[in-house]
Amino acid sequence: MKLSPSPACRSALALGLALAHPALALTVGFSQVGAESGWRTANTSSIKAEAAKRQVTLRFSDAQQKQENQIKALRSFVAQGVDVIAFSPVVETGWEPVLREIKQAGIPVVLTDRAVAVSDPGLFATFIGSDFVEEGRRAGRWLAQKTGGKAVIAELVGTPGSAPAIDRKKGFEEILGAHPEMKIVLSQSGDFTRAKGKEVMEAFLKSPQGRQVTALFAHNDDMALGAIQAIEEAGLKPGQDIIIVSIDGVRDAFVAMAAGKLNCSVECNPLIGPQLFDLAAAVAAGQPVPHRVPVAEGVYDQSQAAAALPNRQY
Ligand code: GYE
Repeated sequence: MKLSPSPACRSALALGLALAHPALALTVGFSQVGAESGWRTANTSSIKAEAAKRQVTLRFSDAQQKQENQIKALRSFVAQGVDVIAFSPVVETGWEPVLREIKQAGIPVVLTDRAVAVSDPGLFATFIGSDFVEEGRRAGRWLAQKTGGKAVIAELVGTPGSAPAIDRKKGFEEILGAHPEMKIVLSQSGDFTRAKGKEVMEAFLKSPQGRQVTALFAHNDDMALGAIQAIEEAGLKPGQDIIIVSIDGVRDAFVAMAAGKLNCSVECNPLIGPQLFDLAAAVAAGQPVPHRVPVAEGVYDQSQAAAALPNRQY
């Protein structure tokens, strides 16, 4: 951390306010992917609420799912001289030049949620996020059990090139490798949004293979929720005619499970604000941190949905 007080700290001192720990006042620049899903909205709220609670000055920027917007935001955080830069990279590749610029400026980087593919792991201090490959495996295992290892599967893929889309597919296919009668016959990106999930599912259902489909694997709940609408509009029963498994565990997914329309949601916890700012404070103070910090999560099906619903925070 720099020795001079951050802007928030300076203005507080100028106002004559006594800060409990002025030396800990931090300015963090955070570049968010966008607002594409219920997961993302919950993630943003967790980060903003935690920053406010800790009196961290948060420079928040929404990239609207575009890497170029994220790179611009990161450069502007460097220009502003923030203490720590955190971001959730929309896609895995293309970050090396800007990460090198940040490193040269001496600003530590905390990656949240999505990983980057870089040749030098020293380009970021730490990464806090879920194990997306394991989430894909969990979805695959659940579906194998539910269907007795027999399924004609449609897949709604997340944003192309993003860590969760790449890794969830990988984990799911790994499980299919051990189940020769489970096959993906249709696979297309729905960009992690409800609208696209619906649109792609509508097209699937109109195709000859789509009429054979017995199961749907959606890389996130929002796309599954959009697909549920398409399935209903096609006169079919989601959750019965087509078994649906998705990932995130957002509140609306629990509502759909409780209504029998979604069969399973693998949890991906977005409430990482507290862990993020613990890490930001540690790296700003030059303390050692693990290079990879996992997020804890579970798997829920219809039998647990109604009981879990009142306690869902996102
Ligand atoms: O699953 C999806 C969101 O990166 C884990 O991004 C996140 C994913 C999440 O759009 O809903």
